[in-house]
Amino acid sequence: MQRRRFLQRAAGTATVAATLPLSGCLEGIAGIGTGGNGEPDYDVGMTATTFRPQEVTIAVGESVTWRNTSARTHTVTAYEGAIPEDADFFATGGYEDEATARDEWWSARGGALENAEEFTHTFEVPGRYDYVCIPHEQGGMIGAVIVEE
Ligand SMILES: [Cu+2]
Repeated sequence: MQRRRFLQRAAGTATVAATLPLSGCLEGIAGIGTGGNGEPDYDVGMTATTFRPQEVTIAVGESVTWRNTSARTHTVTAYEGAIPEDADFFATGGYEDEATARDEWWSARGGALENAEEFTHTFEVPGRYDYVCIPHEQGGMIGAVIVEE
């Protein structure tokens, strides 16, 4: 009887010891998809219903890269009435205006940005640009790019 109890305790100890530190493995995974310096090589990621971060600030002439880091399909579509007057409209799918982007999404899922896909736009005019994910607009999936002189 004494010996059996001892073995049970020893087994319990072994289970605890099997919980190895995972930090080394996690660092290796985090290294995927980065520029090699540990920083992500995109500016705005996405969850199921949000852009992250929701707002980014850049300088004129710089680009923003969005990456769909979620499993759901999204769009990045500028609010035509909420970008600087002289600025170019931008949208996944390359549409020339917001109405077309919306029509294409609802008719054929046009402009879809699938998991792991990226979209980049260069901002040449200073100001604030509000944009939306068309399928998740009702859920508040909107973001902003602030372009400073
Ligand atoms: Cu979305």
